[in-house]
Amino acid sequence: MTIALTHIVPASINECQLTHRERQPIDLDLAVKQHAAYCGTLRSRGLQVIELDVNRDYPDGLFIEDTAVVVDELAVMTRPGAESRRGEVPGIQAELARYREVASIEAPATLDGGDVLITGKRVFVGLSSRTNRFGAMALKDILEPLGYRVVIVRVRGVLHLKSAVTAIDDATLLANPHFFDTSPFANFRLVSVDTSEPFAANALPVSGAVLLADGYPNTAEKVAKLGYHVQLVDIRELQKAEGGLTCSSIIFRTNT
Ligand code: CIR
Repeated sequence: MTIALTHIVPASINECQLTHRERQPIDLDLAVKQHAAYCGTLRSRGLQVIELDVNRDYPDGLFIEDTAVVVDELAVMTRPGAESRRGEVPGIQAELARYREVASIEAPATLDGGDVLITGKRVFVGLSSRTNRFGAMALKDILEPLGYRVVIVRVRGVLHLKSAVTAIDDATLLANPHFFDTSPFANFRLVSVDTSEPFAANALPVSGAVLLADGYPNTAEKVAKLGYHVQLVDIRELQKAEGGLTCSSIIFRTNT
């Protein structure tokens, strides 16, 4: 079975961290509706969605992806780059400990899950304003003994590596090459987002479908034309908090 951990939308979401976006009012009711639709879409793809409510005091608590990197063998709890978000980690750790052994990233390392792109045994870690070299090296030290290959990628102009590039299957990336160093990805097929839609690269592949944020029609058409089953999810209110599709869940397999 595949589990998607998600987190309710905190009432304080309007106090979220912002790095590259201007602050715009977020309609809480609409954000809650869009988040519910996101969870519903994951359920409709066969995932068991577990919606946590442990970080409602943290404005960014719904962006649960940033708190952990989960592989089959273990869960690595991060140390988020934004200090205001570090308190989110223990609550998520308690839940993940039910499914995985847990390892942790320690100071001075910082690492956000949004900077970690995994395809098979390859792990790409973006160096961003949130993830530092210590963080990338700490993840490498934890994962390489398990057979993973961890590669550092430079990111510019966006919050996280996965704002710039995601894997829509094991061999194919949806990407905006303007925002990251593409050289570590030479072995992949790279599908570029439409130039008029620079922020369209944050796709979430889920059991046979590629979820894309609604609002990027040219990119969606391009991906669909390649034969992918594209499903659009409207997350406009969450995007005002600089959230994407990947950041609102932690998805992993379990035997139970
Ligand atoms: C933050 O700045 O931390 C949040 N407002 C948005 C986090 C988005 N996370 C992600 O894309 N992985």
